[in-house]
This record gives sequence, C-alpha cells and structure tokens, in this order.
Amino acid sequence: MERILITGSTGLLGSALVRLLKQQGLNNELILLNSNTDLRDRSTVNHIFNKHMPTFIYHIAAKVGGLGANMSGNADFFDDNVQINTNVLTAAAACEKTKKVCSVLSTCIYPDGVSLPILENSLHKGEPHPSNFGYAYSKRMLDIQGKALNQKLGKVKFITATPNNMYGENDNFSLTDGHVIPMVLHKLHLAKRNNQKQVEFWGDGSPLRQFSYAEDVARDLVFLMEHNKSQDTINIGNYEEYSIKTLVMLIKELIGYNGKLVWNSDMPNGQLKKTASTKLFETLYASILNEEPKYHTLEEGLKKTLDWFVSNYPNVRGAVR
Ligand code: GFB
Repeated sequence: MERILITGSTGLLGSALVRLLKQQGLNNELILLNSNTDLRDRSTVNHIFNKHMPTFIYHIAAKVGGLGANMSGNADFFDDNVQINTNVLTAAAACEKTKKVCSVLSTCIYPDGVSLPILENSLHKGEPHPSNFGYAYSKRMLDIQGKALNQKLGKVKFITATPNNMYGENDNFSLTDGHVIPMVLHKLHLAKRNNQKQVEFWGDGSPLRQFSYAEDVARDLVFLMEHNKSQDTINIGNYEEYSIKTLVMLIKELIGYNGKLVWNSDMPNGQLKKTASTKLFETLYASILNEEPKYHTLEEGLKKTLDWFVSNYPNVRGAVR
C-alpha cells in the first residue's frame, strides 16, 4: 500500500488535494499533516519520516500570505519557509521508501520585469518583486535544493509545480494578511451585512492577476506526480488574466453589494503583472490524456468559494468574531 504524505493538508490547496484523493478512493494511504506539526523542527520531521516512511509526498506546507503580509514580513517568510523546506526535503532524500516528492512554488517568485508571459526557464534570471523577496527566494531555494538532491541521488525524486494566484474553500480570509480574493470577499460580505456605505480597496485596481480555483490546481499536482519526469518547474493554472478592478466588480455583483467602492492609492499595488505561460503543462497534459486541462472560470470558482464562505462563516480562517 502506498503511503502518501501531505504537508499543509488543511490549508487552501492541501484540503483540495485531500478531497480529490479521497474521491479517487484513497484514504488509509493518506498521512495528513496540518499546522499543529511544526515542520521547522528537524527532529519532529525526522520522527514523522521514521514512523511513516512515506512513498509519495505532496509538500504544500508553507508560510503564505497576501501582499500586505509579505511586505511586512519578508524575514519571517524567508526564515520559516527555508527551515520547513530544508527539513522536509532532507528527510525525504534520506528515506529510501520515498519515491517522489512534488513541492509547490508560486508565479510571484519569478523575476520581476522579465518578458511576458513568463517561461519556466527564467526562474533564476533576475530579482523577484521587492514586495515578496523573502518568500520568493525561499521558494527558489526549494527548486535549488531539489535539484541538488536529485544530483546526489542520481535520479529525479524531487519535482516542483508553479501555480498562479490560488483561491477557494479553506482559504485565509484575514482582513490584514489575506490574498485579494478572500480579503475582498470578506470585506464585501461584512459591508453588505452591516449596510456599510462604502468599502476600500488597495491601490488603483490596475494590476493584473491570473487566478486558479484550488481544486483545479490539486488535479494538476496529482497529474504531475504521476506523469512528470522533469526536475524543472512547470507552470500550472488558469491562464486567463483579470484586473483587480474587474475582480472586485465581479465579487460585488456576486454578493449583491450596492455601496460605493473606494480605491486607496496610499495602499500598495504590488507587482503590476506576472502573467505566466502554461503551454508546457498543457502540452504534457494533452500528450498523455489527449485533451486540454479544464479550469473553473473565475465566475464559477468565485461562486463556489462564496457559497462555502457564507455557509461556514464565522468558522473560517480570519473571520471577524
Ligand atoms: O493577492 P494579493 O494580496 O497578492 O494582491 P499579490 C493582489 C492585488 O490585489 C494587489 C490588490 O495588486 C493588491 O494591491 N488589492 C486590492 C488587494 N485590494 C486589496 C485588498 O483589500 N486586499 C489585498 N490583499 N489585495 C502575492 C505574493 O502577491 O501573491 C505572495 O505577495 C504570494 O507571496 C501570492 O505569492 C500568490 O498577488 O500581489
């Protein structure tokens, strides 16, 4: 029986992956770690590997956050993620039972200002956007350590995938540290409930982002674990791009908020654009499954996320109590 370890199994992407693998009939095979397990502690990680000797690992756990959290926490994003990643990959390399490890990067780690759409081979060709350099370099080191360990082992045991901005159920809806979709959804939900006259958003709404519903990204990870033999990262996700202003209008419509939207240019825009090509993944997917990978449209994904949020509020991360 395979033993499939998932770090970060209760978060946005981890919980979507657990749901998918259970739908595929896996259950006893799953070893689920959540944020109660401190992966920054090497002896804790080694104990888990000695106890479970996992055969496959989805390494998803990370210190993540939106633009605001990153700008005020580059040191902690770097420190925590480097410790977590180094401990997990070193233990996985030493565990002979472990056949393959799939780790997750993010399109925000690519160099800022490279030609668009971003290709995977530009990963180390320049500095990332200053708003999230701590997180970006910690994730670049995940790519580097995986390749160094593959070289040491003489085989490709460590692969990575690079999704764009993810959203969905079990996200962090914090009104300070959250990403744009959960934070805007939360703000507009409260504004409607409390009859607020207006709601404020960051920047001027002009930045562009690609958004992927976490369940679709989970599907892509399972595909890559099974079929990807390359150690070079591969971009995944919905290629469609939206301005933040368009996104906010979509959520406003979905929630039915009729108040005024205010843009605060004292708050950061962050990176203006980080369009990433998904051609490599689409080609690999079609070559094996003879079809295009299908993604929820933003409207479909937002609707599902909003329904989940409203039916679970305030038992969601970042809720106002
Ligand atoms: O999702 P987000 O926080 O992160 O912000 P990034 C996306 C865009 O939404 C930025 C704008 O242009 C923000 O200025 N925005 C407008 C808002 N109103 C709001 C608001 O109320 N809250 C938030 N959060 N944003 C992150 C990286 O960058 O992307 C992380 O810092 C990570 O490391 C993540 O990689 C995927 O897309 O700008």
